This record gives sequence, structure tokens and C-alpha cells, in this order.
Amino acid sequence: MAVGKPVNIEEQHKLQDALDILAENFEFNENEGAFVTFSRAIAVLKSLPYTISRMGNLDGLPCFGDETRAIIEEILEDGVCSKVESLLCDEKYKARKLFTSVFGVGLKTADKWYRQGFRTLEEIKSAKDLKFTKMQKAGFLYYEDINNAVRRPEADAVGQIIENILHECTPDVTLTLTGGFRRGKESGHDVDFLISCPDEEKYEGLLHKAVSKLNSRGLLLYCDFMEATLEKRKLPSKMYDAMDHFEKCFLILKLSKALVKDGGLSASSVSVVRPPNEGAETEVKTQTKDWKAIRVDLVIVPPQQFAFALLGWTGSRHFERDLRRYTHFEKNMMLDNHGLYDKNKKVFLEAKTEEEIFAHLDLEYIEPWERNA
Ligand code: DCT
Ligand code: MG
Repeated sequence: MAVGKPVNIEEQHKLQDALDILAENFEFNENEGAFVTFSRAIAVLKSLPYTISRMGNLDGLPCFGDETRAIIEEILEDGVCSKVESLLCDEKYKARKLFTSVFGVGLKTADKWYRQGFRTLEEIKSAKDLKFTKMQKAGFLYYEDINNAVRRPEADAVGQIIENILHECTPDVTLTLTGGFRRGKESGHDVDFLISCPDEEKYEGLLHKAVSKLNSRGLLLYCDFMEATLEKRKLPSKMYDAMDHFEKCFLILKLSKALVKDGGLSASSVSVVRPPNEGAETEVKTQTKDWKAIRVDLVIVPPQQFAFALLGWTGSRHFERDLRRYTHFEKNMMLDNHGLYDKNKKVFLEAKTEEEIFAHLDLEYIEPWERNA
């Protein structure tokens, strides 16, 4: 492998950003194959301890095919990639990116708004005849906060609040931080937690009780419950990104900046709040805000499925996809957030810890912080 100069962050980001934009557009166009190819190349770039400054630096690296190589070659020669440049000016790409940045807005809705001629969020919010879901209303209302990454001290503060409330409900419950923060990331788009308890009888109503306590303390800005559908599950799902069957809720919580260990952002930051469907003629309320809206996922997990849920919810999505492909193609087994099924022996394999799951798969244990790619 040809080793290049030490990492030049700016140069490396130029390559990553270009591939990111192209990958995102493949995802918008539901071109799963190209999306995965580009995402893998991005993951390799992110892991390199040196900068790609000439094509020879790619020699021996996995996951770079003709297409990704051509993009990199063009950037190394011209400083920019023409495909990326034209996408950045493309009305449809820009609208899809902007509209899907609102919590609760998926590609279908984004495309519908685009076809209806909308191009900006202001246009959408002031359109009198558009109907919004409860989730989208919250998405617009807390847009700025939600699109501002959650930082680790904020995730810790949220964890403390939820843990205290859960312990008021039942003392032997445990709250486990998962998602990107468990992988050691310093920031993320939300905070993901698993809730578990050795005694399954205590699960009944626990999530609803905890959320109602959050509400009565004025900390709940939005809540969407999903009831458990555990009885529907038979074999592990083949769809790597299918929603699992645990009882869960997607929340937006109001986190007081005073509770954040490093003080958070300045308590005097000013925020403009204008709900959707209220045009420019509506008086805009300017508020001094000493809190931040934070997206939180809470998932209730039965003890015998905890290790699988932890492995699944720790991510990253790319890691999960690759692990499940390996499980399927190399081991003839099926893995999801609930369990591991051996298709040869026709049995479910039990595991109390993630280490035991890796052992079933004949893999060395991979630490959460090594699962970013
Ligand atoms: N996941 C899952 N089922 C879902 C949603 C997510 O199994 N319905 C898994 C995939 C990755 C992990 O949980 C966390 O999901 P995200 O929060 O989307 O990803 P993240 O890695 O935590 O990214 P971020 O740091 O941006 O939150
Ligand atoms: Mg997350």
C-alpha cells in the first residue's frame, strides 16, 4: 500500500464531502447499490491516517471501484468534481436535502412538495393549504435545535434526567446509552437509549409512566409511541434496516442548558419561533431561550434480547449492514435486533452479551468505537 502524506484535514474533507453528496443523491434516488459502494469508500477514507494526494495512495485500499476512483482523480486534478458541482446547483437535489432535514419529512413528502413547486422551508411553512403531521409540526417548530448536533455533555445530561425518572418508576431498571455516542462519537443527531429490567413484569406501562413524568415536569416537547409487536416476529428480519418490534418512543425533550456539564451554549441565545402555516404577516415571537430541544429515542428491551438490541442499536448502520450480510452469506445465519438464528441447525442461538454474539459468528469481539465504519 502506498502511504501518503499525514492527514491534511481540509483535503481529506474535500474528498469525503464530494463522495458524501453523491452517496446522498444515490440514496434519494433509491439506488441502494451505488449508495453502499460510495458509503464504503467514504468509510475507508475516514479511517485513513494519511491524505490521498495522488492516485497511487489508493493502491491496495479496499472498496474503491472505477466510479469512486474517477471522482477522486477528477478532484485531485481539477480541485472539484463536475458531478458534485452540478448536483449542488440542482433544484431537485437541493429541495430534497432541505425538506428531508425536517424531522418527520421523508423522501415522498419532500418530492411531493418539490412537484408542487415549493423550494424553501419558508414557502412550505406559510402555505395555507398544506397539512402537516404532528411530527412535522414539531420538526418545523424545533428545526434549528434539532439540526444542531447533540453534543456529548448534552447526551449525558439527558441520560441523567431519564435515569432519575425511570428509577422513580422502578429502582432496578437500567438505562444504556447506545447509537453513535456508545461508539465514542462526540456528537450526533439524536440520543438513543435502551431500557431494561431483570423483572419483565415491571415493563408493563413503564415507558408511558416515564414519559408522563417527563411531561408533567415540562420536559416533553414531542412524543411518538410505538407499541411492541414482538408476537409478530418469527425469524430474524432479512431487511437490515427494518424497524424492530420493541416498544419504543421517539421524543423531543426540552433540555435546560443549566443542566449541561460544560454549561452548554450561552443561556442568552435568542431564537425565533414561528410554527408552520403562519405566514410572514404573523407576528414572530422572539424568545430568550435557556434550553435546547433534543431528539431522544427510548427502546424497551426484554432481558433475553438485550445483547442483540444493544448490538443493533449501537450501529453504525454500515457496520450493521455488513455484519448482517456476513452472518447471512458466510455463516448461513440470520441476525437482527432480537436474536440470531442458525439456518443449518434450525435453532435460535442465545447470548447474554455482545461478546457471545460475536463468538457465535466466529468473529473476534469488535469494540463499539471500532464499529464506526
Ligand atoms: N437503529 C435500529 N432501528 C431503528 C433505528 C436505528 O436498529 N429503527 C440502529 C441503527 C443505528 C443505531 O440504531 C442508531 O441509529 P441512529 O441514531 O440513526 O444512528 P447513530 O449512529 O446514532 O447516528 P447519530 O449519531 O447521528 O444519531
Ligand atoms: Mg443516534
